[in-house]
Amino acid sequence: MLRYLTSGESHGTCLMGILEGMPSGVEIKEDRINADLARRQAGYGRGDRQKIENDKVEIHSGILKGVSTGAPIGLIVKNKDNTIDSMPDLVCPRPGHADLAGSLKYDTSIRAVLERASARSTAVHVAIGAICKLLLVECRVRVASHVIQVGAASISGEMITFEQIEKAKDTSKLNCVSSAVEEKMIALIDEARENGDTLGGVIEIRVKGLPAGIGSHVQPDRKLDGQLAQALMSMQAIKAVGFGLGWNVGYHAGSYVHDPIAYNKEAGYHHISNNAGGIEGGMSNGEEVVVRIAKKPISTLKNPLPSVDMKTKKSTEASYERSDTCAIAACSVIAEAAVAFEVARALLEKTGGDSLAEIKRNLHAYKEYLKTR
Ligand code: EPS
Repeated sequence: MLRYLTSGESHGTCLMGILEGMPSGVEIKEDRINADLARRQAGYGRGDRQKIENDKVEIHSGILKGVSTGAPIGLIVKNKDNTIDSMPDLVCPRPGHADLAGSLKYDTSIRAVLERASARSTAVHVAIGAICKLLLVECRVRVASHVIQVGAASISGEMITFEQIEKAKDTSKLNCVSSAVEEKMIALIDEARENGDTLGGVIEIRVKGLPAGIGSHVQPDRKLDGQLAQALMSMQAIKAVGFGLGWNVGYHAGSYVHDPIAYNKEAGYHHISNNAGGIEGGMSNGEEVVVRIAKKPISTLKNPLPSVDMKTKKSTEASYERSDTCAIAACSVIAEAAVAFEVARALLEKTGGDSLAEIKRNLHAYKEYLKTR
C-alpha cells in the first residue's frame, strides 16, 4: 500500500517525508521533483519568504543509483529561514488560521501551532507527489492543473484541453490558460496587496489516462472521489471540492447531468459528455478525472481583522507576520501532488505488483481485458 508521513516546521531545520510502497524500478528524477518544488515557490502574489528559500529535494533512502528499490523513500527539503527557537510568539490569533483552535487544543503558544499549520509544509507534499507523478507517467497517466478563478476574475465556460493546461505551467505567472483573464487576476492581486488584503481562487485538476475501474463502489472509504476529496480538503485553505459539474448538479435535471454511454471498437465504452468528472460510483469511468477546489484567501492580513489578545483578553487586531497576497498558483501545484498521490495509490491497489515491470504487465493485462468487454 502506498502511504506517506511528513514532519517539519515552517522555520525548523527542514521538512521531512517518508513515502512507502513505491515499487522498485522507478527512475527517481530529482530534476523533475525540483521543477515542481520551484513551481510551488513561484506564482504572482507570493511573499518575501520565497526570496529566501530555494527548495531542493534531498533523497536519503529507498533509491539505488537513482532508481527506487521498493524500500521506503526518505526525503528532506531544507528550510533556509530556520530560526524557529528565536522567533517571537503571536498573542492575537488570526481569524481563519489554526492559531486559536490549535493553541486551545494543545495548550501551547500560537507559534507552536502556526509552525506546523503553515502551508510551508506543502513543499514536502509536492516532492512526494512529484515522485508519484514519475510512477504515473510510466503507467501513461498524467496529472495537470490550472487556475480558473482569482477573486472575481475567472475563465469562462469554454472547452479547455488537457494539453492547453499542461502548457500553462510554463507560460503563465498564475498557471492560467487565458492571458486575458490572467491580466485581470494580476490587477486584482495588485489591488489586494495595496489594500493590505489577500485573495483566494478556484483551481481545476485533471487526470488523463486512467482506465475505468480505479477505486471501488463497495465501501465508502474505497471510493476514489472520496479519497481525492479528503486529500484535497486537507490542504491548507481549501474550503470546497467538486467533481465535474460539482455544485451545479443541484441545478440541472438528470437528463442533463448524466453522461450518455456509447461504444465503438477503437474507443471501447465511453461517455459523450463528462459532467461526472470521470468518476461514477466511486470509480474512474475512463474519462478524464476533473476536480475543482476553492481556496480561501490567506488569513494573515496586513490590514488585520479584529481579534483578541490571548494574554489580556482585550479586543485588538490580529497579529501580522509577512505573508503572501495570493498563493493560488502554488496551491495548484500542491493540488496536483495530492491528486497524484491518491491516484497512484488507487492504481497500485488495482494492479498490485512490487516492481514497475510487474505493474506495467498487470496494467496492460487489465487494459486488454477491458477491450474484450
Ligand atoms: C510558505 C511559507 C510561509 C508563509 C506561507 C507559506 O512563510 P513565512 O511564514 O515565513 O512567511 O509565507 O504560509 C502560509 C500561507 C500559512 O498559512 O502559514 C511556503 O513556503 O509556502
